[in-house]
Amino acid sequence: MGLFNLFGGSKDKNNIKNVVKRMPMEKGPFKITCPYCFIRFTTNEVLFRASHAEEGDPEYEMKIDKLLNEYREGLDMDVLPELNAIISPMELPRESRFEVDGVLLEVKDKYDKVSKERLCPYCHNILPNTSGRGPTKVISVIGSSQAGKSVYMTSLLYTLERYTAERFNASLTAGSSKYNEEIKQNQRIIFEYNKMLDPTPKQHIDPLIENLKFKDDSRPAGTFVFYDIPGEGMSDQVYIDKHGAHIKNSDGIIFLVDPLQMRSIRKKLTITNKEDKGDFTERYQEPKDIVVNLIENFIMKQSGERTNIPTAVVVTKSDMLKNLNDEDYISENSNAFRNCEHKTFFNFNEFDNIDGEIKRFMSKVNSPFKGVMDTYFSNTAYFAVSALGGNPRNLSMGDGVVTPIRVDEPFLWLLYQMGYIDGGRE
Ligand SMILES: Nc1nc2c(ncn2[C@@H]2O[C@H](COP(=O)(O)OP(=O)(O)OP(=O)(O)O)[C@@H](O)[C@H]2O)c(=O)[nH]1
Ligand SMILES: [Mg+2]
Ligand SMILES: [Zn+2]
Repeated sequence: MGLFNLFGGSKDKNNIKNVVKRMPMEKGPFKITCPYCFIRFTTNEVLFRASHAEEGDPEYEMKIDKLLNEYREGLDMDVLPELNAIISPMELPRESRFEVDGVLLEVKDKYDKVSKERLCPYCHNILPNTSGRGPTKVISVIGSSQAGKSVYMTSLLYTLERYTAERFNASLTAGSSKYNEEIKQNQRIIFEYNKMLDPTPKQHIDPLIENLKFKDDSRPAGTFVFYDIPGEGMSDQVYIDKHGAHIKNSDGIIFLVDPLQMRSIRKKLTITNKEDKGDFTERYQEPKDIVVNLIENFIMKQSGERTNIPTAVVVTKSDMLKNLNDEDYISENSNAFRNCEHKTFFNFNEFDNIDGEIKRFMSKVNSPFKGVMDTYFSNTAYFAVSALGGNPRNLSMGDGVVTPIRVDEPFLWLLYQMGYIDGGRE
């Protein structure tokens, strides 16, 4: 049973060991959401890319994939040369189609060869290997340039794969070997060499795909599609229109806010951090401007001109806030500076503390931003993370240990919102 709501509205919360509330989960068979064009379709509508080419056979010779190239051209990507043919599984006899749990995964063609590469019927991009075996959830990571999006994504996936998944009796693995390489490369840069990533280029960025699987087989696995786009594009209406289609199709948003880019505290931080310089981006990009762009791009088109996509507002680089030394803004003993491990369920006690504290912080340092968030987003929660645990300058000089703080918490909140994990109190 997916739905637990045992002690939901109880008055005497403190006496209860564990309030568990998990939203009912969609039941299979699951429709596939294409992570590229976002069209939804059933699992037996997929197409296959033939695993071989046969010269002289018009059906199986290499061809230009017009649909795929149209998709790519629309996003200013290079067009591809001839590719292996496309197989429509429904034209093959029944015994040549292989299904697992009602999901079509492989076909055997007239040459008796097996093809496993499933394609979206609408754009011909390759589907993640778990599509259809559980729900697909699109997570957009947004924020100004240099807010820490790419470093956060790298640190988040590193932490989830190595530590958090285990605490929730689950495992997280890369959706395909290509993405796996990309993620690994970034993880090596940060966690082994203690170097930083280059700014994400202002072009079309492919998503990172991750599979979440619980040890308990009765829980559906999830395919998570993470989009990390360049901050430079976030304030460019043309870029957002073209490359930001995932944002309005998101199941969850992680909105990263860089404290160093907030005018009210920037000066203070610059002075206190003068010694170790670290990262002080010269470019201001107010988080509020990003919201204004999102409003024009899609929120206006939603009912009531508000979006109910769960949105985690996350203050990044929390390690830098320690140097504020200003109790008015954030206490020295703030929860933000202490790591927190949610285990088996999303801990509401911890959540209430950090959410309350960061809400107050945001109201003080950037009330216009907090104001637009309250107006246009109906389901938000506030967090603070340090993807690195310290200033990169110090990291590479010091003992080089990256110690992420609270990085998984915003994602766990999203998992809770989507019904993947339980929430409770201690
Ligand atoms: N002190 C501190 N600095 C951080 C942290 N995370 C990121 N930074 C700094 O922020 C810089 C930018 O991080 P990125 O993740 O590349 O920023 P981004 O948001 O992806 O930037 P664009 O791709 O240009 O949009 C890094 O080079 C680091 O110097 C952190 O946890 N603590
Ligand atoms: Mg980036
Ligand atoms: Zn598609």
